[in-house]
Amino acid sequence: MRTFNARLSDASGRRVILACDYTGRPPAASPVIRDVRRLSAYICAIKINYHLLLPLGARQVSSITDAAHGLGLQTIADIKLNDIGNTNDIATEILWDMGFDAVIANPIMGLDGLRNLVRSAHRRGRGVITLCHMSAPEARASYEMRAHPTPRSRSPRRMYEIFLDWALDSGADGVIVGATFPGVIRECSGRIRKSGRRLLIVSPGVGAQGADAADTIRAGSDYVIAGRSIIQADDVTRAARSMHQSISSGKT
Ligand code: OMP
Repeated sequence: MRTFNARLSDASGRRVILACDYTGRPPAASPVIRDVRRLSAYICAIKINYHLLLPLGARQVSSITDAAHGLGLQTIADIKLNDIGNTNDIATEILWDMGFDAVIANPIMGLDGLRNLVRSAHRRGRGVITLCHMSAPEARASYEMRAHPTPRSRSPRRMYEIFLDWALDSGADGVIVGATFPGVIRECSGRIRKSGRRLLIVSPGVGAQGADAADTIRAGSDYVIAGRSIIQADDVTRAARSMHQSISSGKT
């Protein structure tokens, strides 16, 4: 099986990942599939988190991932996984059986746990995207906190720098860096380039959280994640098309 990154890059030129954060009751698979069909020309992947995972159940979620694959889209499970190895293994096996291509994980589990997670995902042709710096304003307090990466390290480093190193070390496929922190995107992008490794920068925080999609790609992100600004728009197709076009033309 080709890697998650290779499959994602098949969506040549499309850089928008749709966050399927539907609200309202009762959520169901069919309206999601309808939107995914409408938007497939402007997005490269869909991301599903607790908004749908909790109420829908495995069968309906699988019908969404099936439909996405039929349209050539990748599917990402956003559970910010962070647990002991046994739980991580079981949770990811269930996600892979539901048809997901990648999972978002929290690196605070530690480098060894992350390495095991990435290794087992890659064995199944799946990907792992790890948090590096989140998009909410309050993320600064934790992701920019200084800490010693090992007991023997001489000088403390910021958490997001440590998390970027761990993503590179573990062979993760991508990192989440909030679009609301363009300076951090630039810094991470420079450090990834210098490392010579392939690691995608995936950025939520465009639209509803205030950042601009084209600016985010210009700062160095490979993909943006957008939810409310598309799925809550009066015209979802127009909203997705306009975000896609602003990125393609490099205009804001
Ligand atoms: P909107 O703000 O509606 O575009 O949605 C953003 C999506 O990205 C949501 O599904 C969030 O859960 C997710 N997200 C963030 O907003 N910030 C982060 O730092 C990380 C994520 C994520 O991991 O996807």
